[in-house]
Amino acid sequence: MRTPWGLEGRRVEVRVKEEKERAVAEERTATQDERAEKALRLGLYVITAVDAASGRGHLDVVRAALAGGADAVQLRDKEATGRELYSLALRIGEMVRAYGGTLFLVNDRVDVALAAGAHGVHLGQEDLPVGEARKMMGAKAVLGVSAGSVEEAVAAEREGADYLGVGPVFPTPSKPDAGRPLGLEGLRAVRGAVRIPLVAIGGINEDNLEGVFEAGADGIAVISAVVSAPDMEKAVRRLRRAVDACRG
Ligand code: TZP
Ligand code: MG
Repeated sequence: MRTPWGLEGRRVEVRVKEEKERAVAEERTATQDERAEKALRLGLYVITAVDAASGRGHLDVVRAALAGGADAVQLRDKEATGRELYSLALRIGEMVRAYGGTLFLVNDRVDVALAAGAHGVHLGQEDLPVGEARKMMGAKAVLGVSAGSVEEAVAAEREGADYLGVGPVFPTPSKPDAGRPLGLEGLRAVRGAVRIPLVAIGGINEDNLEGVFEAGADGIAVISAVVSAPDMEKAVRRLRRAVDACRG
């Protein structure tokens, strides 16, 4: 744009433009740092499920996860309707905010996560690409992607995932279509191929989690180790202690 003030005006224009660019770049770095920091606090990540045997539901699992000191909770229900997920996500959002400090992610559904104000979403290989989810959810959202191989992990990192859910590491009762377990060697191979935080998943419990951290995981995600425990809050507390002992 031409200004009526000649050369001096042009210099001011350039300075203003540079200043704006610097502010945008600084904001981008700050948001990335904030996201990276959030994603790194994923030592103990509890995923909800309904337990038919005990009659306990998603909100019971979240209550136990918060009381027991989980870093993150994920609402996951492949059977629920969008409306049901939305109602649950609203309640979980309230619980998480009242507690403070725990990250809340929704499995699969960017729309539900956005509508309910969740911190982020966890995407599988069949869900929206992470770049599209980022456009919809913005720079501050925490976006996780499931990876079952080095190739999937590398692609997800390149496309902008904040963390990876890597697995199944061991055989799991919770996901019939989970594919062949990677084992600790597979997990180690993924660790060597990407830099973003890795949350190991699949058949992880108090007895085997040490090996998972030794293989390079930054955290563990669990369903049955909590949902199938007689006392879920106690199970989360025990896992918390064990995770902290591994992470030092
Ligand atoms: N993705 C890979 S394995 C798995 C998911 C959702 C299930 C994990 O459940 P569990 O009971 O902790 O093995
Ligand atoms: Mg999915």
